[in-house]
Amino acid sequence: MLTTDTNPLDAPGTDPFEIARTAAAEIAEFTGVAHHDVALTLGSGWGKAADLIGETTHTIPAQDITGFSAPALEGHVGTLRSVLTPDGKRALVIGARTHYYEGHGVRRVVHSVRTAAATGAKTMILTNGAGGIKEHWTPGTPVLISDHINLTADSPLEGATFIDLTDLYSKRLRDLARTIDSSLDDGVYCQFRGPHYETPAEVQMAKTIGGDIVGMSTALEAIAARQAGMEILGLSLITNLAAGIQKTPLSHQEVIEAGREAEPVISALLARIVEAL
Ligand code: 8IG
Repeated sequence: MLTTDTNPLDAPGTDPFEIARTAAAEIAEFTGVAHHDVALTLGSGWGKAADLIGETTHTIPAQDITGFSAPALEGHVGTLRSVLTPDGKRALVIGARTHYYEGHGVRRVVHSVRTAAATGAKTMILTNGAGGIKEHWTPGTPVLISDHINLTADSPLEGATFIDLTDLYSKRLRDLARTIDSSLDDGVYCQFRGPHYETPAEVQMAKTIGGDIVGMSTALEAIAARQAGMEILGLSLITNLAAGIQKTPLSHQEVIEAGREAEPVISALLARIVEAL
């Protein structure tokens, strides 16, 4: 049983950016690292990637840091790690994503991104496991996110905050990723609310409106990262073809297996991207 948590992000009148600064100060205090250069959120299938990026010098249970939520899955420990790369960069590795479908509100969903920005990170690498709409994407294929369609009908921005989202997923960083793997394809990511997978009709809708990838994260986080002034790289691991594109029903087990098989390849890819930043 998870205990009921109180979170300052949920209290009326609080400032999510101030809470993110508090969280960043706690991370700096815990790690002794005053400044992180890059942050990575590791989604389904990407969990092992941090080990290849460099040496993990500190591991923090996420819920020890202000504003972070207890993990949604029982037996699952969400951690924040400080990783020292071979060339001396500091990476903040977020292994504790709060999903929109958990229903705790969008402030909690984007708190890790705002905290990463407050630690000094100028680059935000958002990864996820997702369904593919392009039939030639076999499970285990990593793809670059070129743009997104936010189907949550929500936003991390509060009030009359107008933020330009042109080139949200940095062309410069996509090009850099392709210097490492020239075969990387790209696509438009559709964030659905979840946690159910789509119906085949919804997947056809996503395809019709220009989507290539279906998932349950990332878009809201990317908006918050842009608001915080970060440069964003988005990577999806296609763990299954979307409903109706593949002929068999979707299973969580299949998703886990595709992730596990792809793990060494995508971990190495991510490590080389971080090295090249
Ligand atoms: I892994 O097919 C994974 N996550 N919405 N649809 C959505 N999210 C996903 C899917 C999928 N596969």
